[in-house]
Amino acid sequence: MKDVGQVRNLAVAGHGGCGKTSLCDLILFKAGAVERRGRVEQKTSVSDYTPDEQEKLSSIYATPLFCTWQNTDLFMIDTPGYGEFIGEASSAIRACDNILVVIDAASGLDVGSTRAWKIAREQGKPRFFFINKLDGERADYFKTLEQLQEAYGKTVCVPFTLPIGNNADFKSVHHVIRSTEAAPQEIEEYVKKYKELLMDTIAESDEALMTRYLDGEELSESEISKGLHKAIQEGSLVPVFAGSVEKDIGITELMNSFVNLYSHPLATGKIKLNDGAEIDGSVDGEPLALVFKSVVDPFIGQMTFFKVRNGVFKSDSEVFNVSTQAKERFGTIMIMDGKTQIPVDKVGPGTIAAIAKLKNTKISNTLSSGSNAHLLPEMVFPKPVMSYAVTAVKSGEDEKIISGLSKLAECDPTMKISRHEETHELLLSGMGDQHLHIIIKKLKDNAKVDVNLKSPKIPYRETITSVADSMYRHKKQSGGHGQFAEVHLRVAPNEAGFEFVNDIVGGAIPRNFIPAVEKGVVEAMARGPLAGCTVENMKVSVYDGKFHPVDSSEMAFKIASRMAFRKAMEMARPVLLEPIMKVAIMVPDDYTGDITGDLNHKRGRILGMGVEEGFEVVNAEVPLVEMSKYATELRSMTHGRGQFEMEFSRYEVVPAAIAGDIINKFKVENQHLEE
Ligand SMILES: Nc1nc2c(ncn2[C@@H]2O[C@H](COP(=O)(O)OP(=O)(O)OP(=O)(O)O)[C@@H](O)[C@H]2O)c(=O)[nH]1
Ligand SMILES: [Mg+2]
Repeated sequence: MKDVGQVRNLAVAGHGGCGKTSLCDLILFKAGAVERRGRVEQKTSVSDYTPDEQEKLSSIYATPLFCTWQNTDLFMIDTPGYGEFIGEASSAIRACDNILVVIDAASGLDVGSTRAWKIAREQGKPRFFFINKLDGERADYFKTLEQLQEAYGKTVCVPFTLPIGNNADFKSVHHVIRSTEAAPQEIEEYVKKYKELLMDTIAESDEALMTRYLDGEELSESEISKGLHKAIQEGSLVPVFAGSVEKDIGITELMNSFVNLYSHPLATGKIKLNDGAEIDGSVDGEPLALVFKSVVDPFIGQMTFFKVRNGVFKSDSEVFNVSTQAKERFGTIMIMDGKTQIPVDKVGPGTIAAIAKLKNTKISNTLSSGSNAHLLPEMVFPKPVMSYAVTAVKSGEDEKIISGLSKLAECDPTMKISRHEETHELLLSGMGDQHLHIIIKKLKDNAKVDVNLKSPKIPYRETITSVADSMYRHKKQSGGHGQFAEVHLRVAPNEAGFEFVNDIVGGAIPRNFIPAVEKGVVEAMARGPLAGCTVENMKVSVYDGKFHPVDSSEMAFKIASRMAFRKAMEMARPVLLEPIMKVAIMVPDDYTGDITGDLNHKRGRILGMGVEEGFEVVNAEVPLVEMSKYATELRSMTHGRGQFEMEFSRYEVVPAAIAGDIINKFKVENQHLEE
């Protein structure tokens, strides 16, 4: 275990395909952690080692990696850039102390990098940008830099390395403060400008430095680094690096900067807790670790990944899960480099490690040594935006599906399984089509069960728009005991939900039968007359009726009430209601026209547009039925450059023409019930 000053960790984040995994593979190779450079396309990547990732030639999971550079332990987590795997990326960003946002110099600032930036900024994590693929044909360093500066601030995003040569002629990078050679003419002006800006930042960090700087003295390497730490830590300075992973240009400079410019894990001296308070951080202090990933390995079983925040954890020791208040036992702690496990005796602050076979520990839990230890901030995850209704191919396998999916959900906070109260379907929800199909594949592999997927039924509801009265007499005379009950009901629209009122005066219906009348209404409301949906928002009062001293019974009143309700509802101008979703769509501005046009077709209402972090955000309300495939549609409309969030807003009346189709379809499907 290295001294905490010689430990750094970072999450490598950004848009899909910008070169994150290739960068990590190159770093591991340059640092000597692997003998051969791994390559995504050749399926030899250390990070993209799972069969699913190798098939896709892109990352699906956040993968912890490890190497040593300049006598410093470097823990990296390579994250997937593809939007549907945001759960993996966001927990890695939350776990790491520093974030490296990689940008493809051809496409510039994109949704993936923006999203990574946003999570990192909200978490107050120091950020770096790496503008990659500068060897590419369409690469444009200065345009990309301009976009970054426009979105996040001209004096915030400051180049530390600038490219010499472009595209196929991209040869090397010039380090703004460290290069000893003169800058080529093409970038001379930039080097001068940014060097001044950085030296000012350094001077401002410390009065003694300021005096020496103003006296024209040269500052040492360590003074320069120290002078920049504070600004980087606070996020008022975001170093921008240039390079090409393909050609291994600018990568050494980037790796050096991890050591020189990222602070060590206890640099701020404070550890933030879940309740907003802070404690002093130290290597000798209370051990605290955050669980950021958990997988079920078919061979090893449960594997839990954690980031040590404070103190030291030892192999073969008792550990306490503060979040669940459960005792756990640590076997051998392992530092992970892709699938390679490096067993260690102990791990200190900043270390990213894994442990097998914990029993009661999930993502976002805090591990420590005792029950009254502090709790680290819990992670929040984006809400699912797409669902499938799941049924078993073979009958009788429902339980197997539910338990298999529940196990998977424990390792993936962006998937949810639920039984819909109104449609009774088993719903699997997640971040998009690919995410859900990977879950189903895992279910098949782990639980050996096949499922059918279809779009979920829309939980339409029914209500009324006017007042109506009705009466029903239930009377049966069939030898012996007969059945008799008469119920008069009044129904009225009611914003506040369902309300049942007993307006009987003079005992027209004896008091003991009133609960049966209410029950009849409630039962009828479970299946409305239009399309068999739940009925809501109405006031029902029973105001008259008749009974028979011998033939009346609870059953008779329930039946009469149910029938009276149906008649009343049909007369009260019933309407169909549909769920309306609140949607926020984030796209590069050249797609805004397509997006709003499409929303108009979807009966969407645009609530407003704004710019967030350099992107156009379209806020709208759209019926759920129109959004069931939106994750896929948005991807194809924007070539993977858009993202969206969605949550339930309210129910609204379905326009008559559309309602007519839904009602007719329901009638056809349920004909057999009526015959
Ligand atoms: N020309 C060029 N290609 C590069 C460079 N860096 C990466 N690539 C290629 O870009 C493609 C995507 O690279 P990856 O490393 O898989 O990208 P990623 O960011 O990990 O992608 P996701 O895992 O899907 O988020 C691969 O074919 C790489 O070989 C570069 O500097 N120049
Ligand atoms: Mg990748």
